[in-house]
Amino acid sequence: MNLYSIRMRAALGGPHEQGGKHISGGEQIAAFHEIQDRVSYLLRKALEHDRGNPDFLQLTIDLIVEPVQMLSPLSVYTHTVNQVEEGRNLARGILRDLGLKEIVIDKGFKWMEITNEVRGAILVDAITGDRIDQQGLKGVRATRLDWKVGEFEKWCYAQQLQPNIRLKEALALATKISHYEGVVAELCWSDDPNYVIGYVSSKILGYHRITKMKEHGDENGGRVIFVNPDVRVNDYIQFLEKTPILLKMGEYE
Ligand code: WAQ
Ligand code: MG
Ligand code: MG
Ligand code: MG
Repeated sequence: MNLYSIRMRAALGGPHEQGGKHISGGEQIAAFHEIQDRVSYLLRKALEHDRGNPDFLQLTIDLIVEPVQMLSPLSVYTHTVNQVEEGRNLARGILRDLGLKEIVIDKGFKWMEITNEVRGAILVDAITGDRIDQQGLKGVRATRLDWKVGEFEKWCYAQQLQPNIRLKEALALATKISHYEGVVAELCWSDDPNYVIGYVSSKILGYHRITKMKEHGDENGGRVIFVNPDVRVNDYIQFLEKTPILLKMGEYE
């Protein structure tokens, strides 16, 4: 069956590359007959976004010719916290458990402060904390990832979790991002002012959902990916942008 990659990005004040503010993005994989519905979903996502009404929107649809890799989602653990500080300290503890030094973690949080300007993720050296992608305000956008049809709902049922579209998208993203040799951890929270849940994820420790990573109303959010210095950055970016990934419950490589 032919599969298509569907990508959407929307901005306000012109296209991103001309300084527009990022409003919304999305990436899906669908069969031909599903394209219309998926595009409708992505349009609604962009046109009803709490960050504002976009005046630029781009949709890209292309046939996937590379073989699709099936992955099982990372294991999910939820930590309930009431204060941002508590949430961020918890995130720091997990990053420490993964072997990152305090200074690198500090720098990672500093990068999170500027990621609102960045439409993708920021890649950071896990030893120095320095930024290592050369993608500027574009950052690194992971695309060509999704759940196989019906699998997310099945997975939620098994996990006794309420299906939540943000979890669906973020878990697919985090699973792909972590699935590369030398990637140590990802730190994320949303840029949507009304969504304060974030996470730290890694292949080893799984997806640690933290219920409060920022204050309500805060539009600053992003993704920082810590990678070992021996990773070839361009190969990893190529993987994030090009290798098609579908999530399926209980499917191991
Ligand atoms: N590739 C790389 N970076 C991305 C991508 C992508 N495909 N999509 C978003 N980002 C970056 C970008 O800088 C955004 O500004 C930032 O992440 C936040 O994106 O309940 O909703 O889509 O467990 O707003 C996490 C918790 C929610 C979900 C994260 O992020 C849960 C979220 P958003
Ligand atoms: Mg998103
Ligand atoms: Mg951002
Ligand atoms: Mg967002």
